[in-house]
Amino acid sequence: NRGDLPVETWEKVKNHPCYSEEAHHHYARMHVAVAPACNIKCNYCNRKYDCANESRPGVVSERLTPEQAAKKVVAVASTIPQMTVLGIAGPGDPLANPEKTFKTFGLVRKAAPDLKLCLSTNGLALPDYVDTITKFNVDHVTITINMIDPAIGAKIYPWIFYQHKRYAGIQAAKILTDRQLQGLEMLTARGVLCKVNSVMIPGINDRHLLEVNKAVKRRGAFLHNIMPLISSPEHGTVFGLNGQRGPTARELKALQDGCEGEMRMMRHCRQCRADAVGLLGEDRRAEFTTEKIMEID
Ligand code: CLF
Ligand code: SF4
Repeated sequence: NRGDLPVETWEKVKNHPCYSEEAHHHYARMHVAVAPACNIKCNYCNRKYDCANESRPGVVSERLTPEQAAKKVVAVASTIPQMTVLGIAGPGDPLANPEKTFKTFGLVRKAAPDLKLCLSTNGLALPDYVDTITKFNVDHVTITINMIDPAIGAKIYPWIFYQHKRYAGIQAAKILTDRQLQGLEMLTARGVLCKVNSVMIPGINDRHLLEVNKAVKRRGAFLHNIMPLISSPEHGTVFGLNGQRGPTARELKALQDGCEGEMRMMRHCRQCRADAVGLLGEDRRAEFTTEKIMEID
C-alpha cells in the first residue's frame, strides 16, 4: 500500500522489512557482524555483547571478516529468495570500523547487486562518511538518537572518543548530538532514507523523546523507532546495576502514540542481533554458520 509516498521513496521501502510494516511479513534481512569496535559508551551497553542500539541484551554475535561476510551473504541470498536487505549493525559501531564496513559493502555490491544495503550507527562519525555512504549506494541509514539535550545526554553517555580525544559529560553529549543531527540532515539532503532509533529509558529520556521526535522529523527522518530499554542482569548494564528499569508495554505504547502524527512510527522492531538472518522474528543463523559457509566453493 503506497499511500501518499512518492514513487522513489516507495521503491526504497516496499521490500525493506524494517521500513515497511507490510514488507516484514514477506521480505527478509540479514546482518553480518563485521564491526567490533565502538567510539562511544552508552550506559546501557555491555561491550561483551552486541550494540544495544539495535539488539537484545546478552547476545554475542559471530564476528566475520569482510570476505567471510560476503561469502555468507551469497550463500544466504541463494537459499532464502525473500532476502532483500543486507544490514551492518554491529556488534559495535559500523562507522567506528569504516574499513571493514565499506569493504564488506563493496564486496556484497559486486557479488549480490540486487540486495539493498543498510547501515545502523550511533552517528558520531556520520558526517565524515556521508559521501562514502552515498558512493556505495547505501539507501537506508539508521541513527540511534536518544536525546537532543546534552544535560540528558550526559546521563546516557559517560564518554565519547572523537578526533583522537576522549570527552566526558555534557561536553561529550553536546558533540554527539551535534554530529548526529548534522549527519541526519546531510543524508536526507542527499535522498538517503533515514530511520531514527531511540531507546526509551524511564525517568531519563522518556518524556524528552517527544522533543527528539520533532527534531528528527524537522531534519527529514522518514521513520522513528522507539525501542524499550531491556534491563536484564545478564546484560550487566550500569543502568541495570543501578536498578534502572525498562518501560512497560503500556508506557512504550503511550509514548509511540504521543509521537504518532508527527511522523511515521515503527512498531514492529524485533531488536535484532548483529548477525540476524531471516524474516524479522525468525532465526535462521544455524543454517549458515561460518563452518558451513566456508565449505562452499
Ligand atoms: Fe538491520 Fe536495522 Fe537495517 Fe533493519 S534491523 S540495520 S534497519 S536491516 Fe529492523 Fe532489527 Fe529493529 Fe533494526 S527489526 S533492530 S529496526
Ligand atoms: Fe554499545 Fe552500541 Fe552504544 Fe557503542 S553505540 S556503546 S556498541 S550500545
